[in-house]
Amino acid sequence: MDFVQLTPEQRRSFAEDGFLVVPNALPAVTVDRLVEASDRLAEPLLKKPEMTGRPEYNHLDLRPGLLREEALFALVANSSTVPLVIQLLSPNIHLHSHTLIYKRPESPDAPTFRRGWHRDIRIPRDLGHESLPLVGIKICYCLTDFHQPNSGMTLMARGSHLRSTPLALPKGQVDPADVEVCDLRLNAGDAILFENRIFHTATPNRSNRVAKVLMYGYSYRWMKTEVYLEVPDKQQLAKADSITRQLLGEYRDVDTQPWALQRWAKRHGVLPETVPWTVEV
Ligand SMILES: O=C(O)CCC(=O)C(=O)O
Repeated sequence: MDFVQLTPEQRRSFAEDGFLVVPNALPAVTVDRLVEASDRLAEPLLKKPEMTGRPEYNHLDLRPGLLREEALFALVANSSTVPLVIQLLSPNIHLHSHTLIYKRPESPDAPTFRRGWHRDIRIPRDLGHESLPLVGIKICYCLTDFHQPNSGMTLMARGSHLRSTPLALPKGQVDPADVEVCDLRLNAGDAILFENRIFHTATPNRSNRVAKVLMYGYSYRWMKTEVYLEVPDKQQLAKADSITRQLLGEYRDVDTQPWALQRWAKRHGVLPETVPWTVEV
């Protein structure tokens, strides 16, 4: 995996907003390859007859089996984005989740489907909303353009990662009024990094084309991965480089050092200082 330096400006805006746009994260040829593979995975949805007014028929949220597609496997250690995640978290990370999301066009009159503001990984269910830690970052890769409002891009509530209370929805409304709701305009090939604490939600696609994204979530290695990631394919793993193998859970024991990414981080001057257990006073 090549090195990309996280700039001070990117670090600041991620810390303030809870998300970061990486324009042109993927070249067009990679997007084409990913779309081809993703369309194969999404074939059952794409082949279904049109069902207006039934948004659940027009939406795919596919998780198991994605990495069997080589193009999607190669994205696990993608050079334009994963180095940024490592610099924002640490080298002690692995792939925690992945999702292929397709949304077919929906009529404006259809009932809202899967609209639900939330924070990821359900941590607030146990820890509450106060003093939540940053433990994971998702990379959302756009496989299609999102040039119009309401094109199905996930909405982000800017700065809400620092909120210590639930999101307040005015009575009868589906969106909050006291935070900036960002419906980002993006090109195919752009990526958004967003962290586990930011409030975000799915939205219907009111454009006239299918909205396609891939989301890869990374977290510290001491966070249990989603169940469909637990047994990576042995043949694919054997062919992969050491960083990809770490990201796919090669070091099962959390006490084992994350050697592959530690070495990589050291080589590029971004290895964080070791936090000591004790200090002499
Ligand atoms: O479907 C979407 O746009 C949102 C996905 C989402 O909320 C998530 O990955 O946590």
